Amino acid sequence: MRKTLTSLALLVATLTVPATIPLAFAQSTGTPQKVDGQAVTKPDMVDAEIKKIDKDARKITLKHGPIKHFDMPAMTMVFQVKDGAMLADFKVGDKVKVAVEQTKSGYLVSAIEAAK
Ligand SMILES: [Cu+2]
Repeated sequence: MRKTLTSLALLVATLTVPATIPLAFAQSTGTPQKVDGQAVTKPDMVDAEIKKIDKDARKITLKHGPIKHFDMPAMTMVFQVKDGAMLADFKVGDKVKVAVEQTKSGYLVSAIEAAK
């Protein structure tokens, strides 16, 4: 019994150490992202091409590549956009990378950047 407790304590000590590493990494890369304790890692960026932009309705039509975390194949579909201002620097035909989140009301683009 004593031995079990000791290894448990060791395990806890081991598990608590790596938790500080992603925070340090996020700071050193300097990428603007919220570190709210929930989503420390950046979501996978998905390749896409802009087909249509509707800033007022905060919607964007994207021809996107496969989205692994939603098990979604490549297709053209409409996404909601978190903030219409995100689309200010983009136009139809642009190749982009987007972060997609699933919300109660559908799929949401939470980040967008020009593809390099
Ligand atoms: Cu899709």
